Amino acid sequence: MLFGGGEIDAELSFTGLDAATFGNQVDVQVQRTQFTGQEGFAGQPPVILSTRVALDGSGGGTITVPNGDPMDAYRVIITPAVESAPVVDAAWQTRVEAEATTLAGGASVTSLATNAQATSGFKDVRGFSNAGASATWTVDVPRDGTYLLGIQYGTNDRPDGTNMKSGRHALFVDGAFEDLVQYTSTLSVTYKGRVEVPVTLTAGTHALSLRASQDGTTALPGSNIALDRFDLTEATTAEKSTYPANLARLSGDATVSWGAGSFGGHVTLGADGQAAFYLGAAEDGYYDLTVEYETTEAVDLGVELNDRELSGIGADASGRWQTTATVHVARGIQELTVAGEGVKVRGVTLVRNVEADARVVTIQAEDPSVTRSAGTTVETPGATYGSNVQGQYVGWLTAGRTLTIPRPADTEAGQYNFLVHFGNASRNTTHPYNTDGISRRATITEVGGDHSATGYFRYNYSYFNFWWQNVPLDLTTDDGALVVGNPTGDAPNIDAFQLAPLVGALVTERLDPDTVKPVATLVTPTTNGPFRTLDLRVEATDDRGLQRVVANIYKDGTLVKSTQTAAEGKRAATHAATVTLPDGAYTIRYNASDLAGNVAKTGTFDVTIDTTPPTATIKDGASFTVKTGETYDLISFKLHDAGKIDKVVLNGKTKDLTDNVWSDVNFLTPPTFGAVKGENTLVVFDVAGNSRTYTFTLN
Ligand SMILES: [Ca+2]
Ligand SMILES: [Ca+2]
Ligand SMILES: [Ca+2]
Ligand SMILES: [Ca+2]
Repeated sequence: MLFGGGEIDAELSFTGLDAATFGNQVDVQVQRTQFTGQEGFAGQPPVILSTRVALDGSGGGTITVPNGDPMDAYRVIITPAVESAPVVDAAWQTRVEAEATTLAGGASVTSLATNAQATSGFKDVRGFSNAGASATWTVDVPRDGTYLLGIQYGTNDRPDGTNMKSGRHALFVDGAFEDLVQYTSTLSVTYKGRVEVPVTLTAGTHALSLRASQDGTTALPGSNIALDRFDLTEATTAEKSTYPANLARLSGDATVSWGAGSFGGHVTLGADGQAAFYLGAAEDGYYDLTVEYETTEAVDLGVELNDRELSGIGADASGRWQTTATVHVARGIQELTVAGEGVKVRGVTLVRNVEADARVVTIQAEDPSVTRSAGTTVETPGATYGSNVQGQYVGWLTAGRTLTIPRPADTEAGQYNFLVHFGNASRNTTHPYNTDGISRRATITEVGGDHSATGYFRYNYSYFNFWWQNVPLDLTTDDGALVVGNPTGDAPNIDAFQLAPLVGALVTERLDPDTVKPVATLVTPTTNGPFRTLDLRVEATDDRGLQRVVANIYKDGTLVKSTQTAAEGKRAATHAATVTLPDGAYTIRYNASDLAGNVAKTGTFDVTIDTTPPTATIKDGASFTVKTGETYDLISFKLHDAGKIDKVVLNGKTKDLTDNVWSDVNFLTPPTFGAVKGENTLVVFDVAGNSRTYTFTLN
């Protein structure tokens, strides 16, 4: 239900809600939007009231809507009760009529007929051509933070008969100058616009004051503004709005579920199903657009923002997901459509991302890098207009004349928004009650590109009053210059351009928790040793993403060495390490953890380290060894290694031995086992690969 505001609280009664659809209780939420002047913008109406109502026997109930301003409007939404009732999300706000503030220095109240163009309270405050004029009021704010001072106003003077002045005021806080307020032109003093100024305030009481002059003696250019109403709204956190799918505009095969649970309340889309969301953005710039959805298999969602495809939104498996695309939008309402067969869509969130605005490239029309056709002019508005021009602007961009903008760095082919800061005061006649404005046109082409875009630039009351207008632009070359002009008529005056990639970043994340442990496998070693050094290799896998793979080494239950490898979220990872340890028996304990902190079942494996070479001693007894002087007729060795003897190599010839702690090489005399007359070299190896070398001479 939609209804307009009034002066007193409104009782809203309803009846006949079918129990088969609604059950025996309903959630009722009341959203309120406020009048922002004819030129202002209001985003998603905040929820000011959320209540659960038990239905009476006829499927009815009653709520009371708080209602104090005839210029507000309300939307009441009644749904089956959901798991968690809609939350009241209206920011703290205080409103003051300008005519209720303390006026000084020639500022005075003007009363308007109730059938005059909309002015809040049918009164505004004028007289700001006087340098001393001021409107001062007190606010009591609940918290330290940033507040947006919304000023509803009208501009007043059209000195040349064509161009409405813009204008400036000085904002003072607690008697100290805070900021200049830059207004843009409106149609007339009773046709209101709105400007919002951020103000940082501490909790408590403050005096806000709008003044015609900053220095108290000289009126600011265009200060003759009519002030209508002041709204101070808390804005410490980034602008954010949330759009549940079950309140979206649905078409095709789409089924609404109210349901229970954290994902209760969603829309299931069929093959041709689509959910359309209408998103409010208060500023030109980047926003994080998050889509929450559930899939039963890998799927790419079909998502379009203002009829432009946003590719890459989707999941590679079943589960609950959110994809956040950082997108550039122009101030106003955006249409977002979401499709995907079998996908459950929970909703969409839009959050301002000011940091991402670093991606926006601004080019002044008067910049020397811009090539201008002969006949175009670079001009400065007269100071008295209080224009919001950035430096200078370009005029006389008549039929066939162009501005050619060199392609900014790092703007390769892709989807862009191209914004034009334009001024246009073309009118058909100056009719008393019709605007009779004429929109101007400009075509944007890309040198070497294969298509163009046309922007339409409305009448905005002055050739010196600049507003941003977006022209969606797909660029097909990486460096083609941009050419702006109207082939057949007048383009608007142009102050500046902005070029912004449509999509700045795109991230898909899981929403459902990861409860599946990784699996870790010991690939090396495959035997218990003994080893001279320990070569470890552990392989791990996880269904979503690994944090790290770990192998720890214990001796007698005590940790002696910890080794690990960070896995950086990969689904498969290997940890390899070479560890040096003193001789002894050890246990490897190995596992892996995933990004959610799940830990694999820990495996164990026992190993022995042996770094001590074997020994060989010459056997006594004539049957084994016969020594003549320093040389031998016959020689035998007793071999020993705690980690077992593996083999001997005599003069390069290997003799394998049974792996034992004690072993023998007996009766060496040429040519037994490769023994030779003269010097012989015997190398004794243990199982771990340690060796010791002996030399002896045979006769
Ligand atoms: Ca007013
Ligand atoms: Ca400029
Ligand atoms: Ca896992
Ligand atoms: Ca050894």
